[in-house]
Amino acid sequence: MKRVFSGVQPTGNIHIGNYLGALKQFVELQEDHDCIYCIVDMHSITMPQDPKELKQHILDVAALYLSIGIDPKRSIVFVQSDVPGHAELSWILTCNAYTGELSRMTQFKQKSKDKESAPAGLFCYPVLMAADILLYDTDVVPVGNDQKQHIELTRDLAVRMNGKYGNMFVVPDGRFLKSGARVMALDDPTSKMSKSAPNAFSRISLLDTPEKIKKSIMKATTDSEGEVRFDIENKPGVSNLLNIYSAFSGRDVEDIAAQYAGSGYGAFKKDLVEITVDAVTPIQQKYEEIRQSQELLDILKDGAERAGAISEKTVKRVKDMIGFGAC
Ligand code: AQP
Repeated sequence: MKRVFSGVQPTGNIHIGNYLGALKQFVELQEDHDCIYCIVDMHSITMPQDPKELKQHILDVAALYLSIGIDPKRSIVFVQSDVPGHAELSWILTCNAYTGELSRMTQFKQKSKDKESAPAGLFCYPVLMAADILLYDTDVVPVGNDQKQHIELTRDLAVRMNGKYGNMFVVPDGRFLKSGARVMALDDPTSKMSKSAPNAFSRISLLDTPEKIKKSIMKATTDSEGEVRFDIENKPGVSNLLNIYSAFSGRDVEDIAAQYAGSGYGAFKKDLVEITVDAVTPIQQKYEEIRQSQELLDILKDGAERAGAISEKTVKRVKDMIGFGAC
């Protein structure tokens, strides 16, 4: 079976962008892949985090993983900082990455744009992501479109290391969905939906109440034309809502647009509220059962042991190949 690896940062409540772009794939891939899903807390400290909140968010993300259908018997679920191999491999890769290529990463440019000086961790974040992936001899990485550039860098680093030292790493492929791969902010359809955006109505979190979902969608930026039509360039707001509708319903955007021809945005938005609430309600019900359970902690401990065993072998192989250590 092919190996899958992916992760989510515990930087806040998971939103429908994370879900439709990445997490939905995590569940589907379990059927015929060997899956490893991580809560990437080491990535989260590239931006300031409150320690108490971080701990809670780690458990929130873990509980949401299980609530959406990740089965810890089939897949490994663990917290990144519980497995030391991520930091070890990250340093080795950092020494083989170039500042030129890292400074071209658009996420770094965006997150550091108003800062005179940004944390070095923010700059090196894509290398840590490469280490996460390469540590498990990963074949497939299910992610949203915003991670395309980071997957390319991971592939480049794997090829570079293989060229330098021999057959060190599996070269992974990204896996991107057609609809849902890039969900945009509801208040500004030119930026991606994000956990850490200051306006809570810019996103729909998987744990939002039906009232909050309704308010977020009804307030969502559209345009004054009144025609439900998919046209990203001229109608980014409506196109984003169509994309979300399509990802939740499995229906084609053109087919959805045809259904609302001539009826304005009201009925379209109202139905989207219903579809979204129906999708998140069962997740929320499961989440309530899981979040406070001891079982959650046991699953993460077991996951860290299983991930640790795999990663130790890779770290040993890499260290041997580059000539580290005395014995
Ligand atoms: N808007 C999005 N649409 C589709 N997919 C998305 N992803 C993130 N945003 C969208 C995908 O979700 C997975 C987990 O993302 P992450 O937690 O690692 O961090 P991120 O990409 O930086 O996501 P956020 O929500 O915007 O977090 P913050 O605000 O903390 O930066 C990834 O597969 C990502 O592609």
